[in-house]
Amino acid sequence: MSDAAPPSRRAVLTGAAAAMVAGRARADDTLITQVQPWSRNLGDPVAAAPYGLPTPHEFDVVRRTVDWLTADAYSSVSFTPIHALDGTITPQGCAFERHHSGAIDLRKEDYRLMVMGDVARPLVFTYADLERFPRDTRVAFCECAANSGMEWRGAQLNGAQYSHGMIHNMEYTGVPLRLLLEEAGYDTSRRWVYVEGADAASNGRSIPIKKALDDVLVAFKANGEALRREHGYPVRLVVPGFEGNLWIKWLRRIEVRDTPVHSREETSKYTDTLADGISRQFTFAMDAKSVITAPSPQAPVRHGDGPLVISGLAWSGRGAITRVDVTLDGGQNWKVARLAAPPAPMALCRFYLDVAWDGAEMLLQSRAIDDTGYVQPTKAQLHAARGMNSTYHNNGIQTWLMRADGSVENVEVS
Ligand SMILES: Nc1nc2c(c(=O)[nH]1)N[C@H]1C(S)=C(S)[C@@H](COP(=O)(O)O)O[C@H]1N2
Ligand SMILES: [Mo]
Repeated sequence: MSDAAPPSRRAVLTGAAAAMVAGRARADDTLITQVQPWSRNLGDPVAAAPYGLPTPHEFDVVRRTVDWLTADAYSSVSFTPIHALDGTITPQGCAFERHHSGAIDLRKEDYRLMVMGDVARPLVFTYADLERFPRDTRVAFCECAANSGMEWRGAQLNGAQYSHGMIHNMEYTGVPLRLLLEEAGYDTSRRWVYVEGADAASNGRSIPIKKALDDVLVAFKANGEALRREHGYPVRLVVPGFEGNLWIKWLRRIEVRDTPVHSREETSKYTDTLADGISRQFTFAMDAKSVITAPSPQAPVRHGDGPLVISGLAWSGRGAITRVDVTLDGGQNWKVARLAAPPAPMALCRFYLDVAWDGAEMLLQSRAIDDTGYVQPTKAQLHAARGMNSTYHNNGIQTWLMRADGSVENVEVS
């Protein structure tokens, strides 16, 4: 442990010492002393469910909405239950959704993608056409610019699902957008592409062509299977590291241009107000951010003191995570967390810190550092740089207060 600070009174136990406390059996435990029905009888036959669903015992691991946040169920947002997931891949079935005019049902047969504007050959691709281009597979997170927006002025929503759940992370398969632009013979002097979807809102957005030629995917698979309807079936744009609103679902049109198209949302909602009152029109890459997913308000600790696994997620839209620090005392002492796997650029990274909890109150925080050297800011640093009136792109350090009874609350420390 490369921990420069003096050891806090909550010393970190490891390995055998921790296991001794956590695995103690009781002699009267009938689950051990008696043969149970499930060990005596046959289970379900093979393929009883041709496409499996999660066990009903996990009924609680679902998307949730916040009633007061949006006007109706069509122009709305749901949140990923990140407090209950582990690892890094978000199952499509509970990945957050953000729609401006509802999730449409579009068949592959009815799918068309137009590439036009400043190109030598305007082209229209069918789904089958896309399948004939060389394809890539990569993992990427998609974070809505509004994620944590409600937390800008202070602690607001009591759960990691609500405060940080406008994010998902999937393995995407698709055609590099570069190949389609090359096929159409794009004008290499042009600087922008305008992209839009087939839904009524169309969600038209402008993306620098430099990014479009770099790592943007026209994706048709997520986590190995077809995209779900709510994530843009049959085809969506994957724009690694960039804010979620550019990840066009039901992708219909790509226009090569010299200037960006200014939609009302781009020039208002997704614009960041800076401390000096000046607005920054485009914020594309999502800055490094992290959150402890458990313990958290919806994932309290019920097992009492002793071994405790602190677990969370870290990500950066500018590269790979290199380190995550965790503090138990509101930032006085930091420990370097263990990363579950070598972090990939623009993808979620899982971290763990295994501690021996002494049963006293803790102020839990995590802090992400990426390979550009950027360190996730405190809320105070964010306020100093961007004022109090922003809402979008809040990547400040989150604080959870964990009480002696194991309950956890969203708090703000200065
Ligand atoms: N066509 C279309 N694409 C869209 C949207 C939309 O409403 N329509 N919403 C955008 C926003 S704001 C976000 S954050 C992401 C959310 O993707 P998801 O619904 O798969 O989570 O999709 C983006 N792409
Ligand atoms: Mo979004």
